[in-house]
Amino acid sequence: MSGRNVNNLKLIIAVVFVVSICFLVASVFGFNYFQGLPEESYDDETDDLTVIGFSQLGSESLWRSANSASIQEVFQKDNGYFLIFNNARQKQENQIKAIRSFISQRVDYIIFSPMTEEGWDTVLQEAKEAGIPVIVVDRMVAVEDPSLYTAWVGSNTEEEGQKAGRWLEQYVEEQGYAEEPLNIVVLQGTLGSTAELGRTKGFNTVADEHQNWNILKQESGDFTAALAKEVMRSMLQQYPDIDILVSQNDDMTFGALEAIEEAGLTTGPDGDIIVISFDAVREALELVESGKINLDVECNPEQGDFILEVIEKLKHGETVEKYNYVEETVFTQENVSEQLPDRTY
Ligand code: GZL
Ligand code: ZN
Repeated sequence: MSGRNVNNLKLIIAVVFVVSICFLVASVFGFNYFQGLPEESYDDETDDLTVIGFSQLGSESLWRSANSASIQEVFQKDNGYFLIFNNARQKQENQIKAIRSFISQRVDYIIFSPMTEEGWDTVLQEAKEAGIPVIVVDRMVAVEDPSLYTAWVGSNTEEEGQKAGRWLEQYVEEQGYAEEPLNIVVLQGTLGSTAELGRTKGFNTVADEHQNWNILKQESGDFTAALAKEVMRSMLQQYPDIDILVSQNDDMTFGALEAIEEAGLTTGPDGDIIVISFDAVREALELVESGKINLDVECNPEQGDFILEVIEKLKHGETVEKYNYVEETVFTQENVSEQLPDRTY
């Protein structure tokens, strides 16, 4: 065979080789691309990892950010997990889309914090039919069939509401005005969420025992500082004598304190308005210490370790508690200073 022919043959072989490599690579990535699946959920490094799909309801508060961080911290690759995180931006339909995407990606477990309690039966039925265990975290779902989720990890928010009521009872007793008319306004969280339902029910159960406790108004600030400031501003215009503010999370309290200050009023043990808040994030505990907030009822966002424990048990075929409550306490000026240094959120 002439030298030219040999060179042509070599060139043809090289071209065929390069083209087949390109085709092979394109077919692997093309598969994922046409499936509309994120690349990272399918590369071979996840083969021996437990894949978790996590639908977080949003990022509306400091509490929520701490909650997300605590879950992202535990479901790491060096712990044997691959976490697919989705932020639903406060929309239930985004959570339903995310859960359906986790089902189509055949994740091993689904974790989600339901925006509100209603509306989950259908999508949880789909997860059940796909054989994917669902762990509900933070807030509760109101479903006909509780077998639609395997376990729940969170706080007893009705107990948190009662703790606030019981503290107020004892506080006004100590202050010597337990029998006086007490004018109360309430900034509620996202209506229909477990935190709002529980805290409202818990506090009102105690308030109903006191004829002189007048709940002038309860209105949602949707757990955000901005909306709470507007709502508090209108409450201050509507009611000249507010004695107590119950604010169902610290972010709303921050907004309400701005409105109260703009109205020329003061808060806390030496102020015009008693302030009861919920969550106990660091920024709020500093206001308890400085005397702007009277009581902060802790709602512990650090649920990651509890959820990990539940999933580890499920992986090893062990039975798990259906309802797993996190530990939490309350803060006033009496105990906040000694506990602040150890706070992790
Ligand atoms: C409480 C959680 C609430 C927090 C708010 O369990 O659902 O949602 O109290 C957060 O800060 O927005
Ligand atoms: Zn008064």
